[in-house]
Amino acid sequence: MHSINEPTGTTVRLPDEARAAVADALGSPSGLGAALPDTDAGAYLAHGAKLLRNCLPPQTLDALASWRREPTPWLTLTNLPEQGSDVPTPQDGFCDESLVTLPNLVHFGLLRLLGLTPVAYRWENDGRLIRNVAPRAEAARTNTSWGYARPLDWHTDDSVLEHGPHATATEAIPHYLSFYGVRNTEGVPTGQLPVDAVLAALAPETAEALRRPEFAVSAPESYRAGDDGRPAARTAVPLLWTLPDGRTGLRYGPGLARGLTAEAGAALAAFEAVLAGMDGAPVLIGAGGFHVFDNRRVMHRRVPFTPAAAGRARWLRRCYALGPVAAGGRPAPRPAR
Ligand SMILES: O=C(O)CCC(=O)C(=O)O
Ligand SMILES: [Fe+2]
Repeated sequence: MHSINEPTGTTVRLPDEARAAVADALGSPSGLGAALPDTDAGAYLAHGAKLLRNCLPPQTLDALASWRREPTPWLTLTNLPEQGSDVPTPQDGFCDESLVTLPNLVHFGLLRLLGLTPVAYRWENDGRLIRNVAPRAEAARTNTSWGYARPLDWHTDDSVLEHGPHATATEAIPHYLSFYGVRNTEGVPTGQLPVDAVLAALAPETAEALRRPEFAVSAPESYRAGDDGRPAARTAVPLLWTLPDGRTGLRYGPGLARGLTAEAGAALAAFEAVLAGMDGAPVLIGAGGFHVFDNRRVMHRRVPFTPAAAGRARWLRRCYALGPVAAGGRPAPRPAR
């Protein structure tokens, strides 16, 4: 089977025989000019999607189209073209984007084929679309994607943002996290835990209490300090809510949520006790891998690790994305490819 659908996620491997043609098509692109993702994301979305449509085998395009119609909690693609070893892993969190055209074309092209829109937040990552998830010595012990010495426990990203269906793109909790793997020789997985699995282990009255707007949430360490416009905290919000498609969404970061009533505090403690015992599924995003998951339906985590030598350490490229939401908060009809 080319694509494996599991109750949790979908895994698709680009067939070996297609790999050389895909690497050729994406390795020598023309028509991008001097565009970079942050100056012209549209160019990468359009150009990447066009190249991928022309070179991916029909069964791979079909697998992407069916995930787009009916998204499972996550989608993993493997065996995609890799960035060569010539570009070192950034040591300070940022890199020259003109050196990583191939990762950007794969990443943005796949987002477009999946019907997802990249989004960046002005108070995070210098407002850039691509976050280099790579170890940074000064951030070693922080709870950020640049840390590595301490566990990054089960969480959803940007839980302090707006969860409702009418949130504007720049204030909405990111619907999706997408990653392209440049290298991961340390073999450090990204843990995935569907919210439904947590709900199944929770007492119904706990879930009910988590749905009440009786919580305060604060911003993670990765938010820039002292920026007036940043949503540093939000109060009277629920931790669980119903998404437009009827599924249950979650916002949660360890140490970032607080119950405003005794009942809310007890429900949060019960939730955290259940969470502490959950294993989830490890997904290895390796070189030439792409992974996307719903940040409201799936929690994620990363174990501590020892980075490989400077310039050769684990390097994932992350981009937040929004799904199609039409006016009125209902999911837009998903257009044909
Ligand atoms: O390093 C990872 O696998 C995930 C890091 C993380 O939590 C994130 O990028 O939001
Ligand atoms: Fe995260």
